Amino acid sequence: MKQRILFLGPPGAGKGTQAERLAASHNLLHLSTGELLRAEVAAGSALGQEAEAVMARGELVSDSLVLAIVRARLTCCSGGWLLDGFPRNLAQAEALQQLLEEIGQPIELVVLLALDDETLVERLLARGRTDDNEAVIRNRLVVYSDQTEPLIAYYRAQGLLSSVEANGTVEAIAERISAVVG
Ligand code: B4P
Repeated sequence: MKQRILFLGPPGAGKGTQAERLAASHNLLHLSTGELLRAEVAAGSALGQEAEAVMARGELVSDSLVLAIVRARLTCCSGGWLLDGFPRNLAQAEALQQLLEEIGQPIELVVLLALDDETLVERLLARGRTDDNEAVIRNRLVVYSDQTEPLIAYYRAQGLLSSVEANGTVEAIAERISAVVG
């Protein structure tokens, strides 16, 4: 079974939903940069105040801020982990690679959750978070295709990528993911 896993995919593909299940069933540390940032916003910390407006526009929070959060959490633990929503651009992916080399914990598997844009928009509108109105969602999809999608080729070239269809029920998708995790 793979122990160090990364979930990649567009906003609304269900990364958070599936990561939570897999982390619980496989006893992995679940790190969601989106969740961690929302917690900082809710706490009203300096970091949260910096992130809030950026997230509300559907843009990406600065690399240095997100990296600081991930570094603090990954260096604390030696067991398996599941990164959800990070990295989101090439700079973050390269910084992550460097960090993982430092701590001797290379990625074993990248799971790409693939879903068409119209289903993504429907799901996010139904979710109804504050950053889930249609204009912001469309912007997040543009940011995804400009900045995050290049990571598919990056991880494919390293032989780490497995693509999973992210349509259907939560259970059906979870089974497909289990099959690639082993
Ligand atoms: P995230 O929190 O990562 O959220 P997301 O991509 O929108 O959603 P996810 O794919 O996890 O979908 P979910 O399971 O919720 O990012 C939010 C923001 O944080 C970003 O826009 C950015 O500003 C910032 N951020 C985060 N990480 C960053 C980074 N590394 N660098 C810079 N900025 C960063 O599922 C969506 C909905 O679909 C839910 O309502 C769910 O219930 C539903 N759903 C799930 N599976 C379903 C299914 N099979 N069928 C029907 N509905 C389903």
